Amino acid sequence: MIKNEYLKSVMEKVQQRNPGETEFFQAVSEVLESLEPVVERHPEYQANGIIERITEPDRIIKFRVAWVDDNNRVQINRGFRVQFNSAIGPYKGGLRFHPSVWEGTLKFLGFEQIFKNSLTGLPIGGGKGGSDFDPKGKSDMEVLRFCQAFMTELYRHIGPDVDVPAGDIGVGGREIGYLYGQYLRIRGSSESGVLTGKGISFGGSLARTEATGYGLCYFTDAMLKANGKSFKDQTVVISGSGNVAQYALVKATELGAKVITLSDSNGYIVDKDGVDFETVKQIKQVKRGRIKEYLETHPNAEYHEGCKGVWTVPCDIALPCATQNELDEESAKILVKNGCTVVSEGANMPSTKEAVKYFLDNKILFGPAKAANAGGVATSELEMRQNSERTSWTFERVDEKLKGIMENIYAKSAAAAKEYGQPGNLVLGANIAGFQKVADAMLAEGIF
Ligand code: NDP
Ligand code: 2IT
Repeated sequence: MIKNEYLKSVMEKVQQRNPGETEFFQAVSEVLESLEPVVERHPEYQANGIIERITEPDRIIKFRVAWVDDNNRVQINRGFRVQFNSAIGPYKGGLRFHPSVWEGTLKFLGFEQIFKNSLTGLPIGGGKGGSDFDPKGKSDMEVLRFCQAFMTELYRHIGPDVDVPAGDIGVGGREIGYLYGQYLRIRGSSESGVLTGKGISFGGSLARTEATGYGLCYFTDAMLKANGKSFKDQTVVISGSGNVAQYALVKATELGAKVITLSDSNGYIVDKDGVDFETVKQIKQVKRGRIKEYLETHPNAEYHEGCKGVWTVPCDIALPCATQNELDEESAKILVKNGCTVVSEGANMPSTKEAVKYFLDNKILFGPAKAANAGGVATSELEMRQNSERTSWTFERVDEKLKGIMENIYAKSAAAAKEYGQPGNLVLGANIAGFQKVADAMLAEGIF
């Protein structure tokens, strides 16, 4: 509940102006609640309308994407790019291709991205885009034609110093390659810094593929260590089986934990011996299959229908890595009852508002998404930097920088939580630390 009158009035305006955008309201209200002590200490933010401005995107681009499927039928989808805030750098954030995508989803994601990108300490603003296109079940050629059609409109709105998209749900290396190819064809100049997550042969960064999952574990490890714990011998439950989940599995295992689950939107697997990454890689990256196929080579593992059940598997640490609001209060209670003491978010806003409250009230070590999953976008910025330098760094160099950035995000968030009287509340700390850099830049840049 927001008590401060100014913040309350901004929240009401956000709700009036953006009817039905519940995920956006959820993201905004969490940030505004955290900012109460900040606006009270800094009246200049209210005087300059910083909160009204930061909750309204700079612009939203919305366009038709027409493409031809394998049966020679014309298909129409909607494309979007939400350019939310560029006070500290070019708009930066992923593209999501999923049938559930609409403006409300991308506004919540773009809003979160402002604070996440600020937390990395790197000069990147916040944006997000995507389409309601569903890549599932589409042929390579259909995905190619869709990506070409999507970029045929998007290209005029982006650029290496303007707006730099990357991947998200449904957008991985294949899609980024097709999108970059079309950008190149239209522009006729090689501007590799216009997209990140590219293939290594055309300007991609080593360790970008691994970065979000690895970064999540580096952040979580920093949080664990500050509390006298570690990943060693811990049982970990991970949801999702995409890019973030897979590399969280790899790094958590490397740090001594046993990861016993992965999931997709149909169901989840439990492998008490520890989920085998090479098998998952073959299923998801090579065959683009479903997680239940894991049982074909691991008959001792179990498969259960329905994705929510993954939270009923007893664990020490839970890493939600699938999608927003996948972990509700009921699941939070089950996790805690079964002994889970650490939750760290790989996906964007995977825990509902009630679940977050339950974790904080029960003193669970909780790593909020905008801090814990910032490793992907941070490494994207390192990719942009390599593109500008016309060089490529070693895997080790990128990985080491990523680790330093994640440790720094933990330290900054923990320090802000302490400074504002709620030590250990990283939701508050991350929101405040992320906000202040952007707000101060907006103040310095004047009102527009
Ligand atoms: P992928 O497309 O690689 O994988 C997504 C995974 O989540 C799949 O297992 C998918 O299952 C599952 N999933 C998607 N939607 C739902 C749903 N509605 N219900 C249940 N499961 C679902 O995406 P990523 O791994 O890249 O992204 C996962 C999360 O991490 C997202 O929240 C994303 O925003 C966030 N993130 C990603 C970053 C990146 O660099 N890629 C960086 C920071 C955050 P299915 O195949 O059945 O759809
Ligand atoms: O949510 C995210 O931070 C991402 N999908 C990554 C964005 C990026 O620009 O690398």
